[in-house]
Amino acid sequence: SFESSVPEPLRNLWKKFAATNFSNKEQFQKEVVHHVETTLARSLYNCDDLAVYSGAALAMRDKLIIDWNKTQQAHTLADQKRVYYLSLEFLMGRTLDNALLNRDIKGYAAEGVSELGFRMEDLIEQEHDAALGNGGLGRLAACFLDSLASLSYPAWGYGLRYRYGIFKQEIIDGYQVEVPDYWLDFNPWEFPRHDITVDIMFYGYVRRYTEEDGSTVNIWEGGEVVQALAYDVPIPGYGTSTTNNLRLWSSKPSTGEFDFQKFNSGDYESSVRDQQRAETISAVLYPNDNIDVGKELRLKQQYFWVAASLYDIVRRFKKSHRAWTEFPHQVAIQLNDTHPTLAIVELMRILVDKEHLDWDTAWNIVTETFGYTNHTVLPEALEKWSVPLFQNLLPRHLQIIYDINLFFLQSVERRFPKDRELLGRVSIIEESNPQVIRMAYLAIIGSKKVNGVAELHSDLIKTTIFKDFVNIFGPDKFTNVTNGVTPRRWLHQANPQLSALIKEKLGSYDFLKDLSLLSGLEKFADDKTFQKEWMDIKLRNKQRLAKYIKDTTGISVNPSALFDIQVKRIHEYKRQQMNIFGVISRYLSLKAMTKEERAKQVPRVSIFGGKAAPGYWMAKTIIRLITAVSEVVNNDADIGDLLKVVFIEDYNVSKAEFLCPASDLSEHISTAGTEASGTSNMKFVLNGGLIIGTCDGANIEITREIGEERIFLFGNLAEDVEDLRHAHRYGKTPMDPSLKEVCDEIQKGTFGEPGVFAGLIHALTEGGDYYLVSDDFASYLSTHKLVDEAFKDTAAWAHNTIVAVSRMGFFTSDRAINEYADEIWNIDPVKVD
Ligand code: F58
Repeated sequence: SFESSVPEPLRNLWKKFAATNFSNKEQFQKEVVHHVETTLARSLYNCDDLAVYSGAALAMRDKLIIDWNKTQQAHTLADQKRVYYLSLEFLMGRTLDNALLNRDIKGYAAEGVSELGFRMEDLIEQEHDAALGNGGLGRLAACFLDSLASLSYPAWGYGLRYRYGIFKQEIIDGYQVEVPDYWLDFNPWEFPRHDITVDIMFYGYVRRYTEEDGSTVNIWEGGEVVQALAYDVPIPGYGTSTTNNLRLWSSKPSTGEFDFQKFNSGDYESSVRDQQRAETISAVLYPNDNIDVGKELRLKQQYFWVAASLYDIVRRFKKSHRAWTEFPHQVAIQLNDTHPTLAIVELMRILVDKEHLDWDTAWNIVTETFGYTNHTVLPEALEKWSVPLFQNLLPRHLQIIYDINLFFLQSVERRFPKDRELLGRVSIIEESNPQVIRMAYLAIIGSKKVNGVAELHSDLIKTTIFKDFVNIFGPDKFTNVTNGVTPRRWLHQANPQLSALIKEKLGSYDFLKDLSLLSGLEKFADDKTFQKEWMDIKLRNKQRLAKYIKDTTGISVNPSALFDIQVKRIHEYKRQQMNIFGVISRYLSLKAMTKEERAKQVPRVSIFGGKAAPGYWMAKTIIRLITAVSEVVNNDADIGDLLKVVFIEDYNVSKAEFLCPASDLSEHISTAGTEASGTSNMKFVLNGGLIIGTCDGANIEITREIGEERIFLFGNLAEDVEDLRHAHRYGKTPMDPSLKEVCDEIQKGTFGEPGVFAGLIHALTEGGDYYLVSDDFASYLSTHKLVDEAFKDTAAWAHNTIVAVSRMGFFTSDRAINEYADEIWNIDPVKVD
């Protein structure tokens, strides 16, 4: 073992001085003060929230890194198969609160800082979100890391250390303005590994020659070289000392590349340019959600990250001196969408060009190693790379892709000799002008398993976009793993009062490790005292949100009104436009009512939040309509508290943490068949809110679990969408009359200059209403009426939310991770200590 590689006396001396860490309040305080005074060079007399937050974070980091070391040693010793989760996005949010709770030391830590004269809530607020992701896909990766560590799986995440995460959103004069998110000025949660670097090559050419034995060898040489430097982020599990690693790569000039010659000879500017070109690779996260734009820098990011990660994975494997054929028994690699698909090609290049394995052996290893998760069926989101662009950047990889494609098409032709069109349909290369590489097809062909992220979505990929591949590979290659969310962050951390109440009823916090235990709540669903406590917590969470809204927007909202929340990326398919049209329709009906009628209405607060991709003009127009409607409605004396409209600026993970507990109703209203899963639907229900939603993504499974009497479903089904679109294209479907009224009102100028919103109206009319807003609008409005009625019966509402929570056990990311581990990765947990 590696222990015996060090002589015993040395080992003992080391152990005598080995790092220890705090395990009670006084020791914690000592560490905090120590860091404030030494690491931060501050003092008792020069100390604020930020300094104490920093001290506490550094103390916590020391604690985590000790467990991290133990974990890595245990994993090395166990020598079991590991999983590597490759994701271009990890939307982690804040760490301090989560780490304190996962290590179960928040109690004494909060007391400790309070004695030092500070409040833990204020310190937590000092932390900058780690926002290295766009939306659901990135947050899913973060929930998965939490579950992998909590379940003690030997797992690593690999990603990019963007200098700028997702932009900050400001709303100026009602419009979204993007501000860069520079988050690294103080980040205590990462460890630079100056000893772990990989040189990554781009461009150049392929030299081909024949060996004496007649075999051909391809060598890729001559291109630009950039260095990847590793930064490690510890990921603490809940209720275990397992602390896994998230390794993020940062780009810098390679030591060979930075031209000291130029620098010294006075060509300072060009040497700085070289440096900046290298650093640009990991500089920014692309801010697009569900759209592929095909920029060279994005491909550079992908290859840089994939090549560095694979080098690292292969290096770790080679230490064990196993035969290459053992590789898939030691390594599983999961591709979070197609962004890391180059890993399939890069591993082929390593095995064939560098390790000189024959093609078939290498291909067998590769196709036993990878799994591919698909997150979308939207055609505009499927990644495609132009062949000329790709060839220039990665010439050898293009050759390998051509070979993979050739062998694949040959095997298809052998099996389906009559079907000539099939070859064109499934070819990795699309014969467009220019030719493009279909990354999803490459990912399918190179993986052992392909999965969708909710049942409907997994069925849809099998029957639509990947239908031919089901025919070719058989149905078993395609599977479903329904998404989940971590109850540690999304219940315990976001809603500590609800978590504590549940603990009181169930007798322990075991439900945080086994969420199915929530079922024990159901028997209290009709208990009046319990209902009261339950609804009081909801009210307090709504009051906290009301205060936040008042402080940040100046809008006063009534905490006992029905809080109706839609927060997620702004996208036409998610249909925030339908929500705001519904709000306008409600406003018009309220206006038309007598005083007496108005008095009978349920007061509502409609809350929106979410970022639009900077280049997505229609999404930005939707934001502008929401803010325009809020300006009118909130200042209309006839309406008062009956309707308020709020746009929450800069929606992110830490805002989601206080929004989810404060909803009565949340909206998950995508056109059926477009939202692969959705995960905020799970978070809202888990926090005691109900859903209005379409039969889409995980809404369907949520309905199955909690019962259809506890969810407000509406709208057309996925199976009818194609026909409806067809009807719009050829028939001229008349617009729904209520929607027509709304459009007329917008065009009258009630919400400001109507020209601003012309694009939105055009999309519904001449544009063919691709997202079927008109088709679903009547059913959407009538379902909102049902919500109003249901909300009046507080006891029934309380009952339904309690029952719903008690049946949400399925939606923990622990369940999802166990399914991946058993069905796709074949890995087992490793006990640490
Ligand atoms: C999301 N995809 C799905 N993509 O839209 C959502 O239904 C699902 O719940 C979630 O994944 C997790 O499975 C998503 O967030 C992106 O943001 C990509 C970022 C990179 C460019 C392409 C879109």
